[in-house]
Amino acid sequence: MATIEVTVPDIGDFDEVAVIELMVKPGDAVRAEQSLITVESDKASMEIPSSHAGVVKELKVALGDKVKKGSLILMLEVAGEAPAPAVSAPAAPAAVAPPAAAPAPAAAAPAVASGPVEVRVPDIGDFKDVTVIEIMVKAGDSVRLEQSLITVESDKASMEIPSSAAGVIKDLKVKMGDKVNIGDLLAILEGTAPTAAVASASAPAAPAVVAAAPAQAAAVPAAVAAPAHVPTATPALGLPHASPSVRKFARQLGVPLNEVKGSGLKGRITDADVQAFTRSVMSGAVQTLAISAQQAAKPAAGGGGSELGLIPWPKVDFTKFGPVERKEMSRIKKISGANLLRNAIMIPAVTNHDDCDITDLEAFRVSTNKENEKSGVKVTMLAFLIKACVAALKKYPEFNSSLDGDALIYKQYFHIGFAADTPNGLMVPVIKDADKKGIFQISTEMGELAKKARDGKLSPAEMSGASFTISSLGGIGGRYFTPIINAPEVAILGVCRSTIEPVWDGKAFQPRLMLPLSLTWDHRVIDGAAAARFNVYLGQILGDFRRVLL
Ligand code: CAO
Repeated sequence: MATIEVTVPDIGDFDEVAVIELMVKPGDAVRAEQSLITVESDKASMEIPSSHAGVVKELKVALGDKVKKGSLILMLEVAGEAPAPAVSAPAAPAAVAPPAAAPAPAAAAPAVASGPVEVRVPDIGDFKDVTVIEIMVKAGDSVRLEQSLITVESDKASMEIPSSAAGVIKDLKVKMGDKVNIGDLLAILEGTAPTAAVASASAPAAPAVVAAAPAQAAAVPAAVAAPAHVPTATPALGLPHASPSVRKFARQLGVPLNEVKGSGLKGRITDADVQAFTRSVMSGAVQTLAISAQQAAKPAAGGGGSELGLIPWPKVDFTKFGPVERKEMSRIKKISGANLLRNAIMIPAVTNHDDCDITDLEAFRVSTNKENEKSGVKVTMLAFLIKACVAALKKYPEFNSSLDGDALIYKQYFHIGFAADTPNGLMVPVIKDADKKGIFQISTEMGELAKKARDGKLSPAEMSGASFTISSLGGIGGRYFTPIINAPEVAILGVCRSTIEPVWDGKAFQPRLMLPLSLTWDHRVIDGAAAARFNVYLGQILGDFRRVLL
């Protein structure tokens, strides 16, 4: 056993960077290359790795300490007598990417652009395919020389990429989630920014930050000095304060960092904060809609999709306009809200509206209920709609399918979900194998499931497995609406209240009971013509159920 000193490697011209996170403690076993601390300048945060494997004996830095190349981080007990050489390349300046090596004429770019100027990703060392995690500007913005444009992140560092010129952004060439590399075009600037806006016109537009390390020495972050830069706002405007590893950890758990309260230095979010947040969500103590927003931004089963570069939700102090009361939404509302948001955003949905003549069906329903008054089972229009939908789904099977990458899964079962209004919010119980059940059985099950939904007693099994959903507002009113598809289903039928309408029979207007139908469908799977055919066929069946036999 020997004890060695682990020091800060060459982190470029960064001098006196603050320790913002301690990732190990005495007694911890660490691997070579394992991150020990996170340091942060005003432009970048980077994790400092261990040069050896061993057990931490003593920490020599505390939160808030300023460190630079050579500063002692900790004492490490390593196996063997003499300390082994660093596993990866020594923390030598050789690991530092040469400054201003970007293929773009960064250094040559004029301080104030006079014509269109391309701003490209500068030399960010050996980092490849780093992800754009924040876009700080938009087309039309005036930017100063060195002003941060975007933040990119690898698994070891996040860094802001500055503008190599001043000017007005004409065209932004990246979006959230894009992977970028050295030389990639970020933006095109037009040189119309007032010179006064250039705080540091003489400073060369070298890359402000490069966290670099050769592949083998990936744990040796290095930074190329920023030129005399204009002061920027807090690191990463609006970006929660957290190290790359914490960000990665949060992403893996689907935790929205902007909702996590940081307990670290200056409110920095630590691993423990993310864990505590996750525990509170799991226990139901905390609910988060941001999680749903994040989920919404993830690719749906059937298509691509990346994070949404949306502007922030407006924050309004409503008390300025009058008295208000704040009430937490129910758990069900939050959960269904998350699903609705994802489905509304991810599905290219179209709604077809149609009317169908249910005069005879309604007469049949009323007489059936009269005949069966004593049975206690009331047949509603929704039960007929479920049966009619099963017939239409059989005729047009793509409506009973789900997207799986580039393939469609055609379900050979007919489980029909129906939206139920409950005091706590919308729930969707499912009538399983509706094709094998009669109207009475469906009506009975629907009554039981709707009651369970209202009482908050539905089991997960009773709410899962639907292949198609019906949302009926017929008992309430309204004319048409645009229901949101319940993914991974590909269509949903909305039904409103039937009304007596004058219908032309070729000779005269006849009073007919017309039912408004609104069919929303996923255009990736279904074409407009197929949707129209589905609605027409559905209407024909509801007009005359004998057609099911044909
Ligand atoms: N046209 C005219 N009348 C209708 C009708 C229609 N399309 N659908 C139902 N009705 C009538 C029924 O016949 C019943 O009348 P009577 O009491 O005179 O017999 C009355 O409206 C109430 O029906 P109901 O709503 O109790 O029964 P249902 O089978 O139609 O619906 C259920 C059951 C659980 C779906 C319903 O109670 C419900 O929760 N609906 C709301 C669904 C919802 O919220 N959808 C929106 C989702 S998107 O946010």
